[in-house]
Amino acid sequence: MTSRRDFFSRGAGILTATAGAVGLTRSAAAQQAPAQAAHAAAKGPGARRAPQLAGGTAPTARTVVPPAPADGSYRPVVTLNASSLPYTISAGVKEFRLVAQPVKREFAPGMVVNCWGYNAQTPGPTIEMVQGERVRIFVKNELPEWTTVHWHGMLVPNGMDGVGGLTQPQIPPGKTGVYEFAIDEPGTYMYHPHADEMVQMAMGLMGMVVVHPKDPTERAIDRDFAIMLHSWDVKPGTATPNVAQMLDFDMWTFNSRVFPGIDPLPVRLGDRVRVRIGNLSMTSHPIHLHGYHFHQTATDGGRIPDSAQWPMTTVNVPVGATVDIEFVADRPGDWAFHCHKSHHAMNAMSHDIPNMIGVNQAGMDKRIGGLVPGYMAMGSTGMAEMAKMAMPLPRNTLPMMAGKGPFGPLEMGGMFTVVKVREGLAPGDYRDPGWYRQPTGTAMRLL
Ligand SMILES: [Cu+2]
Repeated sequence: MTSRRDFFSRGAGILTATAGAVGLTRSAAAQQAPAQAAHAAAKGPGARRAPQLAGGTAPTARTVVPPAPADGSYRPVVTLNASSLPYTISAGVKEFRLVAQPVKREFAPGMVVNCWGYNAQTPGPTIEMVQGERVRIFVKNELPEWTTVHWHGMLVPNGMDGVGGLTQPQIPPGKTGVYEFAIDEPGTYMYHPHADEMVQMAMGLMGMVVVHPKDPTERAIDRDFAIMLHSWDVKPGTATPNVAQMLDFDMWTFNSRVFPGIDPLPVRLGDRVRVRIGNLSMTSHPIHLHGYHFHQTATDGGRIPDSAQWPMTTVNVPVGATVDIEFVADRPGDWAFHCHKSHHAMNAMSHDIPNMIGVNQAGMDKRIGGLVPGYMAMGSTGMAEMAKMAMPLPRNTLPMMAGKGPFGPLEMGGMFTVVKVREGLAPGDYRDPGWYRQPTGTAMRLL
């Protein structure tokens, strides 16, 4: 039997208001939240958004600028909407404590996801160490199943490589595993489980490792950012990632946040800037920066010699790799920084829907409205109108595109943020400087 929901999702295209939003994706509401869908339909267009599904409060996802080390041995990396892992020193060894555990992560205000992560975050805190120094990393397992940590790209002894069953027994729930090594090559690396990997990575267990050069003047940089790319399948109206998903993801994140929940990258005019990008999602991401020609200066295999670099505006970040890019911020402005796969700069409601462009939907509002009060046919002229209006959505679900700029709706979601280059920012000041004021006579004019 064809349900009313099925009828809408198959027949009516880009439905939006009330039940439309729920029937919008063929799989989402139909498979996962039938009760909600019916509920939303019954409540009509004025229905207020229901409370978040995930419940509880997620720890703040603020960007925490790590304190500089007392010995001035390196300039800390700023991990957007996350932090670096604190350490202690024990008999000359730098000790870190990671706790693998379930965490609630707010992707953006209005959506909290039931994830797994480290130390109450996904991605886990960035681990910063210095070339050649001995580190000891305690990994406490508070997950409901065993785990390990693999040090991706790092040249560790075989017994420290973290591959469950191959180089070590898995760490059972409640137990702690200890890794210890020294890394000789500075660079950008990652950490993630090599135990029930498909599930544990789909739930968000991953983080970045930065090994700073022993000589702080080597590769000196003014602003150094870290961003981990990830993909998720969190169907509209739900709160737990579908770990069985292989291709059809619907949420695309920088540090497990989506625009407009991702902090900007504030940069002082003239700063030398590095952005370290890691990718443990299931597809590659062509990351594009407006306003600059940058160089890719490193992979997780090490530094690229100057003679082998070339200017770029988009760098493809492959799966299971890191990419460092560098540029001198000599052009003030608000410069978009985003994945160039356009679906990756959108949120869940935009994927997998019938194409209604050019379809005459006149009369449909009235006829379907008889069944679903407040129904509104949309999409005949494109989807921009969706960014202009606030529509009721399934609970714990973000609009497909959101954000407001100085000139109106920004029409973005997912993997999108802004590099804000400003004169006179104090060193170490990472506060959002607001929107750029374009000099008179330098902006587009509407005729
Ligand atoms: Cu992408």
